[in-house]
Parts: sequence; structure tokens; C-alpha cells
Amino acid sequence: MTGSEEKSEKMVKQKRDRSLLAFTGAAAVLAIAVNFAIAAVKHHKEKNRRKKDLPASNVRINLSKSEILKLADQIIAKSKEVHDAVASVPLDKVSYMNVVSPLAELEAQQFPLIQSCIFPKLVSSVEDVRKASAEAERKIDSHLNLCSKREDVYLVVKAFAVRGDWMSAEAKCFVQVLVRDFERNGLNLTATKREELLRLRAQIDELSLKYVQNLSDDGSFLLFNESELAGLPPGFLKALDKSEDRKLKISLRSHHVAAVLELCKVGTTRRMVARAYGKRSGEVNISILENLVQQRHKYARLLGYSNYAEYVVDIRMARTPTKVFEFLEDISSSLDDLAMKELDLLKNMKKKEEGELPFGIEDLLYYIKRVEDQNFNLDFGELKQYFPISLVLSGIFKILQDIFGLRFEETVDSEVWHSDVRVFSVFDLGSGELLGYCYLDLYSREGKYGHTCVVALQNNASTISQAKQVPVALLISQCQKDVGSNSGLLRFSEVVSLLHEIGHVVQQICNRASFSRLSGLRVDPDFVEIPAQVLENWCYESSSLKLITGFHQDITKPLGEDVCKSIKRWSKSFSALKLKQEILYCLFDQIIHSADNVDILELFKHLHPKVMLGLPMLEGTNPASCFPSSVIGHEAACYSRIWSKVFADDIFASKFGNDVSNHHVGMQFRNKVLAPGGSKDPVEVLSAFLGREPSIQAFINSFAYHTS
Ligand SMILES: *[C@@H]1O[C@H](CO)[C@@H](O)[C@H](O)[C@H]1NC(C)=O
Ligand SMILES: *[C@@H]1O[C@H](CO)[C@@H](O)[C@H](O)[C@H]1NC(C)=O
Ligand SMILES: *[C@@H]1O[C@H](CO)[C@@H](O)[C@H](O)[C@H]1NC(C)=O
Ligand SMILES: *[C@@H]1O[C@H](CO)[C@@H](O)[C@H](O)[C@H]1NC(C)=O
Ligand SMILES: *[C@@H]1O[C@H](CO)[C@@H](O)[C@H](O)[C@H]1NC(C)=O
Ligand SMILES: *[C@H]1O[C@H](CO)[C@@H](O)[C@H](O)[C@H]1NC(C)=O
Ligand SMILES: [Zn+2]
Repeated sequence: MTGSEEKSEKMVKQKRDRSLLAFTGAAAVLAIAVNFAIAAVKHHKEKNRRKKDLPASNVRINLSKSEILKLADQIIAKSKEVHDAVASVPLDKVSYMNVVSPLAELEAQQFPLIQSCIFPKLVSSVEDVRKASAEAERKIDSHLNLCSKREDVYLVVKAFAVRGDWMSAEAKCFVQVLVRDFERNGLNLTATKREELLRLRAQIDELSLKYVQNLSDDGSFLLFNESELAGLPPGFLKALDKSEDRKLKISLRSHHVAAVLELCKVGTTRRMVARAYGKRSGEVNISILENLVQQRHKYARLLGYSNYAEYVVDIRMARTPTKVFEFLEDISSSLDDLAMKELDLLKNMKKKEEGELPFGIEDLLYYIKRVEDQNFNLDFGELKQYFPISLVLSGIFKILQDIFGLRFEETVDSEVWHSDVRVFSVFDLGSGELLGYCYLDLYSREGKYGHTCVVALQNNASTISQAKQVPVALLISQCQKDVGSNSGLLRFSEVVSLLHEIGHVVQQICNRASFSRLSGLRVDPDFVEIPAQVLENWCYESSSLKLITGFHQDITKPLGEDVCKSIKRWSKSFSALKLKQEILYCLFDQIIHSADNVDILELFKHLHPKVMLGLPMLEGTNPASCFPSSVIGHEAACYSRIWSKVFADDIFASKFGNDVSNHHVGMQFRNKVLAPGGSKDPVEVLSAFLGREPSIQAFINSFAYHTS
């Protein structure tokens, strides 16, 4: 989830990725039938229900305010009851049936109910419903938070884990995750240490909040006259606020800053804006960041780690900070030559336009855009006309059918929360088996969540006390409806984003893990973006582009071959430099969270030219403002986006590179990678599919290929 306003095609390309929203709550631990709760709600609804229920779905749609609050209370009561029951098992009597099974079942059953309470917050058109949903979320979260710290339950689960009558490999994995999560909450520490942990957590939360507020509350602006803003489109200038003496106000919000850095011809203006942006949060307070990092280290050390990065990376595919450093440094150095060539192109362009002035980091976006405008005859505004939403969507479904053997079929007459929402049943093409459902809520509207994301509404489960549940996913996006024609047109960046998100939907629906906690999108966070990133590749291949495009006034005319080729080349342009810049922030993030007493300013000054081919840090900026608020929550894990991208490229290049519609490989991907989900080690999963360990080589080669 990110606050990234859509700025330009390119920005979106880099930022899209944090949009995955997996409402896991702390959810997890659960059992026995919530049947009573479900029956009660169902009965109540029956009276005015005209719409059909979806078979094998327990997701409740279009609940009223009071139904949401009531359901939340029932969820909490049931959960407490089951936890109490598990906690009461004598430690010498623990068994699969009285410990693991109740917890697993509770979780499987409550997950769709919890999501039913929570997702209306994002999509309901009724304000009261959104408020009730937010309140339900707070209540449920704080209950789950309590459960995750229950020592009595921990002791019982631990006793079972020590006995080790696992039943199955998946069950073993589930129990180990339960124990791990309890212990990461400090439950195997002494009472005093546990208190200290809580205190630190509160401090960290408070400092984080301060830090984020200080970055986002900055209401300051710079004043320019029109000639100082030359290059920006008239519409943009017109929309700017003006000062009393008719000067134009550029705020430090990212959409203003990005526009100036990308489009403004005047070097001094770009520099002023970049500098102001780079030292926002007042005369900034690096000490808040330093303090925050110190508290995080203390927190990790109480739990037995030697630093915070170790604590964060331990439960991720990368496993250790050392591995992360190696990874980032390998990639960075292998990009040096290409990035240098790219930079030379930009420097030459600057020389032509501005003479002998030195090239600075604030020139990067502007000259990338200038060179791209010159090299690519791509007008993204024009291109839109080839992407009518309905056509793109049916093209994507066709691609998914061809590769993964998934048949999407629209289900009319099922209940929805808004008339724009469409519901699809997803079937296995071969067997006709129902695999799951997908809700598409594509269009922006008032009160709706402003970003693009996928929410898992239900995970696959077949529990003892209840009929089977199939996976259910909800895709939320912000497409604009077109008045006039009945389907709007998508920008290319929106097409990429849509395919990415549908990758998450496919991942959710193809998952067959038996435990809700390990299934769907609740997988290793270094892994979770991989399937979606693999799918993005289909946006850049001629054969698939032709399936998803058609001129809006004559959809039989797909995009021309030359444009398709151009899009592919464009997708790689300046990618080494852009990636280097991202690596800079990732390294910075990993270093400050791996070492003590780092002088943050000095570190950034040192790292900047080293990674950015000699370009110095912009004088007067503050590294504490490099971290946009979305990074809070990703600390010590910034590398993860690049990590998953690299392995997604490995998969695409080595398995689909020669034939993007290879059904055989697609089915293997579905069965070997998507199906096991979080129930297996991701390295094992990828190795089984690739026939070798995942490697960064394909990614690096794709750059080498591009250079030649
Ligand atoms: C708590 O559990 C963790 C993880 O299993 C272990 O590394 C640590 O040593 C344990 N701490 C204590 C005090 O038992
Ligand atoms: C805009 O400001 C610059 C310097 O800040 C000044 O040199 C220039 O004359 C101004 N242009 C106009 C049109 O006022
Ligand atoms: C930065 O924070 C420290 C304490 O965290 C405080 O002493 C100092 O005055 C602050 N500086 C600024 C410029 O706000
Ligand atoms: C949602 O439920 C309300 C009544 O609670 C009903 O008026 C409305 O039509 C329903 N919305 C949809 C899209 O079915
Ligand atoms: C759901 O998981 C079960 C294992 O618990 C599996 O047998 C079944 O095939 C899965 N169903 C779907 C639709 O994935
Ligand atoms: C942000 O920093 C400024 C100092 O630059 C300070 O006055 C202000 O209180 C801070 N805001 C928050 C929310 O901490
Ligand atoms: Zn994603």
C-alpha cells in the first residue's frame, strides 16, 4: 500500500509495488464452528435477499453498519472461547486434535468473516458503513494482538511443538510459524524483559509516527514566476495556487515535486525544488531517525538478534542481512558499465541544453525524459485509445486461460456492494473444477480507497465442521469511467498495474495450502510480489499486447508491431540508472539497521557517489527525508522489491523467454510455485520449478543483452 500519487508513467513503474494489501490482521489462531455466528447473520439477511450466494464462499457482502459491528463482536467472542479452550489443555495432554486443529480451524473460518467486516472500509459508498468497518477493524486487531501475546496459549502450542507429532509437513510448518510468531512477541522471555519489549515497541511506534508526521505535515512551498517554471504544461501551472504578488506556489507534495523534476527546463528551479524536498521536515531532525534506529536495535537484541536488520530479514527469503548486502552489491556492480553509458547520454544532453554546468542528481529525471522523448516515438496519451478497459480485461483473461488453464466466467446476480462491481468465478479449464472467485471493483468513486490493491477475502480451506471454502480475492483499482462510451480507456501504466494486481489474484486463487495462515497472499514477504511481477512481463510482449489492445473505435485493430517493440525498448530505458538509485536507498536502509552509531549524514554522503557513479549527494539535503512514509513498516526490508523483481525475471527469462504462451510451463508454475504458497520454503519452491536454485544471472543478462 502506498501513498504514491500517479505522477507519470515512469514513477508509477517504480512505485507500484507496495500496493499489495493483505489484511491478515494478526489473525491466525482459531477454531471450531463459528457456525452460530454465521447462521445468525444469514438468517437476518435472508429476509431481504434477492441475490444468490456464491457456493463455497463465506464472505459476507454488503453488510449494514449494525451487521458489521455485530459480526465483529461475534468473531471476537468465538475467538476468545477457542483460545481459552486451547489454553486449558494440560501440558501433558497436548495433541493435534486439541491444540493445532482448533486453532487452524478457527483461523480458516474466521478469516473470511474478519475480511467481511474490514473490506467495506475501503469500498462502501455509505460513510456510516465505512466508519463501522474501521471500528470493527480496530476491535478485531486489538483482540488478535492480545491473542498473539497470550502466554497460556503459547505454552500449550510450544508443548505440542516440543512433542512434534506433526501429522504432516504442512502442519509442522504451521506450528513452527505459530511458535515463531509468539516468540517474536517475546513470549519466551522473562517477565521483565517482556515488559521492556512492550515499552520499546510503544516508543518505536511513537517515534515512527512523529517521523512520518514530520515528513508529511510539511505544508511549505516555494514561489516561482512563470519563466522559472518553463517546461511545465499550462494546465499544471494554471492549477497552482498563487501568492499575493502573483507568484506560483510549488508545494513539497510529491506530485508537484515530480512534475518539476521531470519537466522543468530551468536547472536552478529543479535544484531548488529537489533541495527543499530533500530537507523537508523542517530544519530536519536526523536525531529522530537516529533515535528510532537505536530503539529498533534494542528491540531486536532483547529477542536475541544482534541487530534490527537481522530480526527483520530472519523470517524472509533472504534470511540474513549479509545475503542482502551481497545481493545488492552484486547487482549494483554488474550494472556499473551500463549505468555509466546511460549517464553519459544524459550528460551530453545537458551539455547541449545548458552548457558546461555540472550534472547533478536533480537533473536525472528531467534528462531521462528528454532523451526518452527523443528516442521513443511513444505518446502515452495517444496510446490510451488502444486500451479500452473491457477489451484489456478480456485479453488478460484470455492470456490467463492460455498460460495457466484458468477460465474466468462472469457471475451475474450475485450480491455486490456497488453496481460497478463485477464478480467472476474462476474454473480450472481442464477439469471444470471451481477454483475460486474474484471481485473486481475497478472504478474510482467518492469515498473509495484511493489506491490499487488486492485484498484476500477468503483462503482455501476444508475444515471439519464446515463445507469447503474456496479462495476469494478482491481487486480494487481507480480506473476512470468514460462518459460517452461504456468502457473507459486505460493509460499504459494502469494496464501494467492491472496485470500486476491480477497476478496477485491468480496467486490467491491458485493457492492450495491447507492452512489459512500459510495460504493465499500470506506467504514470505520477499516472495509475495514474485508472481505479480512475473505477470507484468506480458505487458511488454508483442503477442500478448495484441491480445489486450484494440483501437477504441475499431477494436479489431490492435497496436502495431512497431509500437509494441517500442514499448519493450522503453521499458528497459535507463533502467540501470534508476535501479542504481533504488539500490542506494536500499543499502542505506540495510546499513543503518545493521550497525550501531552510524553517522547517518556521513553515511549518505559517502554512499551516494559510490553507488551513483560519482554523482554527489545534493548539498544541503537530509537523508532522513529520503524515506517516504511508505517505508515505515518496510524498514530493513527496502531491498525486497528488487529482490522479488530479480527472481521474477529469472522465472520469466528462463521459462517463458522463448514462448510467452507456453501452457506446459504455465501449468508447472501454477502447480509448483503458486499451489504450495506459504507452506514451503520459497527457495525450495522456486528450485523445484526452475530445476536449479534461483539466480540473479538472468536479471543481469537481461541488462547485458540490452546494452549490445
Ligand atoms: C526464545 O526463542 C528464540 C527462538 O526460538 C531463541 O532463539 C531464544 O534463545 C529463546 N530465548 C529464550 C530466553 O529461551
Ligand atoms: C522571474 O524571476 C527571475 C529571477 O528570480 C527574474 O530574473 C525574471 O526576470 C523573472 N521573470 C519574470 C517574467 O518576471
Ligand atoms: C531534534 O530532536 C531532538 C530530540 O529528539 C531535539 O533535542 C532537537 O531540538 C530537535 N531539533 C530540531 C531542529 O527540531
Ligand atoms: C446493499 O444493501 C442495501 C440495504 O442494506 C441496499 O439498499 C443496497 O441496494 C445494496 N446494494 C447493492 C449494490 O446491492
Ligand atoms: C484446498 O485445500 C485442500 C487441502 O486442504 C485441497 O485438497 C483442495 O484441493 C484445495 N482446494 C482448492 C480449490 O484449491
Ligand atoms: C517536526 O519537526 C519540527 C521541527 O523541525 C517540530 O517543531 C515539530 O514539532 C515536529 N512535528 C512533529 C509532529 O513531531
Ligand atoms: Zn504487488
